[in-house]
Amino acid sequence: MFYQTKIAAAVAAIAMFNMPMLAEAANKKGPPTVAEAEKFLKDAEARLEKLGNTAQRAAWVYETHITDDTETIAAQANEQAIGAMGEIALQARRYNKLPLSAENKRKLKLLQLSLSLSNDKDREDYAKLSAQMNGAYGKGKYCKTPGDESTCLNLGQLEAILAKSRNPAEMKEAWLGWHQTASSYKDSYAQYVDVSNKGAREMGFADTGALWRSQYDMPPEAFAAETERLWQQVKPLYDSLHQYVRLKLQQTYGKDEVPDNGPIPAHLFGNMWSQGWENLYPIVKPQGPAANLDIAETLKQKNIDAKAMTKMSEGFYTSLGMEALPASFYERSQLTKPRDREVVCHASAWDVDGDKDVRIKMCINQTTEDFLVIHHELGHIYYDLAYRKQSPLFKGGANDGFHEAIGDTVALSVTPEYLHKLGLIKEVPDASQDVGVLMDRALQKVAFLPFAYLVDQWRWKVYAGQVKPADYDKAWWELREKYQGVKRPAPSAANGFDAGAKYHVASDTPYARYFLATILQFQLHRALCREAGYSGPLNRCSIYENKAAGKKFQAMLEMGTSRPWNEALKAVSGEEKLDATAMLDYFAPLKTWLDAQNKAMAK
Ligand code: X8Z
Ligand code: ZN
Repeated sequence: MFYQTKIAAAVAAIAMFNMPMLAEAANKKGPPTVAEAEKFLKDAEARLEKLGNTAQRAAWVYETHITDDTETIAAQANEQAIGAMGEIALQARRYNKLPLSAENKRKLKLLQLSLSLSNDKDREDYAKLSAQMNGAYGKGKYCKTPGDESTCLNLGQLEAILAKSRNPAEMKEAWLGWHQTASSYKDSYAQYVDVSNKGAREMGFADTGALWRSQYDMPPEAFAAETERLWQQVKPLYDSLHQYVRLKLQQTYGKDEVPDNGPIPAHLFGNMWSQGWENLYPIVKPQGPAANLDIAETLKQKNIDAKAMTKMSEGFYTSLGMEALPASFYERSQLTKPRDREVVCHASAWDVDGDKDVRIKMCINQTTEDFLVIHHELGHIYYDLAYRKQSPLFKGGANDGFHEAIGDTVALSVTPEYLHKLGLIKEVPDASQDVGVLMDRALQKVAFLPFAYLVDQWRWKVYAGQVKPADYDKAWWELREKYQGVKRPAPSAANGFDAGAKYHVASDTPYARYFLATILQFQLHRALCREAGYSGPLNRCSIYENKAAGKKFQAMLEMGTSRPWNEALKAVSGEEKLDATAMLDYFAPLKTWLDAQNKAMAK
């Protein structure tokens, strides 16, 4: 499954669901019985397993080979899947009051966390708009001279400019160039939101945002409050980092570009969405001997290509006692960007058949960032493999945040010592350089928090109808200024759609999952390090080759969606709530250092 919502997981799984069976269920007369409900679930699941991969395969072919035909085929497969899913979701209600087993009650509930579009035209529009926006994002290009192909740059090329350039004008052009590409599907997005809301309302949710917030084993309002609680826990750490980075950017680019107060222009952070700041490391690293954890040069020198990088990452998982990836993984994955066709490069992991047909789709470059993204994607894959023995409705993460956290938890164990062991860095920085190592991590993880939080703050408002299309950009930048402290590098464009220049908006993938995952991965890391018998500073712990930690991790992965997520968390950590103290502990030495620097520099 490509990690959309659990709904999409179920949708794709129920693709091509057998219609006569549904008609039969719908025609049932008289009060429902337990036996009938059990048969309903059993039949549904049997068919899920058998027929579910059609939509997945169509989507895979589309995203790895974008043409008008593959777009139509993918949209049609999705349309049928949504139709079947909607019908099943509605029928499932019939059994809600029955005294079923806890397991079957959970299955019924999961089936109803879905949208239902009874109207044929709505379903068709929904599937078409979704495929169209996904493809438009994948094909997006900025052409310096409109109409002249030779001057066009794709997202990867524009991102590389932001990552490497130190010329504000050049960075601004790349930033604006990419952001203008999303205008072309702003109207489609607005239509899509309306249809999606219809589908959520048919199932009794206030809107699609409320449906998304209902997927965490708690009421939707409680989930919103929970994310806010976590944000307040980590905000002081973000504020310290933001303040320090401002001073360093100011030293680099001057006060004309970087003001003393207020939000900082978004094109200066080395990343298209200012969501990860690791490319600023050379600018913000501590003075004196500082750790260099950039492995790009070594990867190139040693000719460690995309496949070899993936094998190295697999090696971490197998060192924990997990199984080797099936041969088909390497045969069927897309690891590099094909030269001869359009594809969606945004990295994703796919569980095509609910068994061993797992793949990743990436456009891997020999960079540190992509090395870590491979670990992220393999986290999804190892989760898929671990829960493949579960019944179909439980083949998913404990919640979507767990799915996003697995690979990142493993990547937290990619320490300087580990990189050295692999021959990817020459020297292991000694403990006196920990602040540099922590800074590098904070630029990835701490910088990301407000962005991860605000994307769905925006979408929740859009889905709730509080923000209309004319105000998409206004609302987007209010949130980005408020949470991230970044601003648009130029006034908003007419009919602009800056939120749509982010993959997850164009592909309608929920984003709160990444916020949860960022906090959760430190909690899991702390627990697994404890299991490995480690008691030193968290940032120096690596669970590489530790079978005890691996066993605990694997047991949680195997649970899939079968139990509420707090039980999965408890199985690994003994804790039942999400808690940012692990992340705060991890970065505590950096926080102390940042506050001292900020104080000294303010003088
Ligand atoms: O989209 C992803 C993964 C695929 S699930 C590459 N991530 C988010 C993003 O790129 O915005 C990983 C972290 C955040
Ligand atoms: Zn992911």
